[in-house]
Amino acid sequence: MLLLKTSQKIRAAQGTDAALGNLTQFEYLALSSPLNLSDGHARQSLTPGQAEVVEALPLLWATAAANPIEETEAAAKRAYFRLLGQHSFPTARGRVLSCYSSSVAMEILARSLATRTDAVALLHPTFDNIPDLLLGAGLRLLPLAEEALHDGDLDQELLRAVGCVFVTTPNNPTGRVLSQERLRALAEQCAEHDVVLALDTSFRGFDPAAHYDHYAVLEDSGCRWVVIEDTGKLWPTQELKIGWLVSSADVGLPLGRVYSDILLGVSPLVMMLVQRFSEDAARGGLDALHRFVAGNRALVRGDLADVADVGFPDAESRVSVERIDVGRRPGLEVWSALRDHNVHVLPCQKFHWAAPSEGDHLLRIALSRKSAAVASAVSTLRQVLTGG
Ligand code: EGV
Repeated sequence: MLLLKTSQKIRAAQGTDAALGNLTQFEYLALSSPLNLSDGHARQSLTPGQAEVVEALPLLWATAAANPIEETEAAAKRAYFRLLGQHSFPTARGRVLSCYSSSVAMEILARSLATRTDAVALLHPTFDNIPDLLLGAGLRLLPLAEEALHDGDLDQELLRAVGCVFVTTPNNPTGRVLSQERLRALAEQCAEHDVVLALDTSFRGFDPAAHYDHYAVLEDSGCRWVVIEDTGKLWPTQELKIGWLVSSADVGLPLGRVYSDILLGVSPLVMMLVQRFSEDAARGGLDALHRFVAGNRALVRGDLADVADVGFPDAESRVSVERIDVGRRPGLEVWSALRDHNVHVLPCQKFHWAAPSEGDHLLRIALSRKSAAVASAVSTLRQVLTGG
């Protein structure tokens, strides 16, 4: 790849090269680079509080081995859901299914939906493995524009045409959060049309605006609902994480059956790790994480503030990724030039799964990285953007 000319690399990145078909395949390219600002996983250093948990791993192992899994699992759920304000999360058997990752939870949801409906209304833009997993299960997708979702009631015709409305909140990559008022109205519309409301809240931890009790609102609405929670974006846990697949009592989908086709359960050691990281977060770690991400965001915006024709479209975003509008420059050209300097970011076309050209001039940069790496990558980006 390094031997290709820029134009060839761009063509490859646009998808004529099967090896670069989706965002995650772009992310693979960056995995071994010290300047990997591509994927949204957490790769910053452990805080002292988190390092203590890691040092206690042999003890956690022994405890996990000695205790009933049910208790270990319940304790992990309590710690995580309460940390993020989700006090009304369901505790009855089968209502919160622990998966290896949120994508595994997503796959289980997609396959379950496909047994009951043929169409889903899906937020646009959003991370492309969500549309891809739904399409892979044989579902048709109708785009739901982010503005339309936040501006007011959904189109009745859209609701009549689908069996599920799927919303990522906070959204990846824009960071936009569905307000309590909008969630309530949306859930009521879904109840009225007997449509399943599905939420992916993987980035919830980063934004207090997403910490109101979603489960209280959902239960109150009477709609059928599913929520996918993810511990994997918050903490640098070497990909040890849990995706939780949460559902209403009467969801009308074979989630438990499809889950059993795929896994027996998640490691109780990982459950204990999640519990301990959640407890550390509750003792001040979450506020510190928010300050850390805000600091990296300020660093990016500050260093590029005076570069002509560059902007930050997500002014309010608090999630651990930041979009950069590179103005008239083609995003893929900037991506490719950065790659020549071993700096990896993400071009944004594929977030716009129904209209890729909308992402032509946007890049996404990960903020869950050591500040020195962010500073160094942004200084290269500045150089590329200013032709210096
Ligand atoms: C992000 C990686 C998967 C995904 C990364 C992500 N891709 N799971 N197919 O976890 O924003 O970079 O969500």
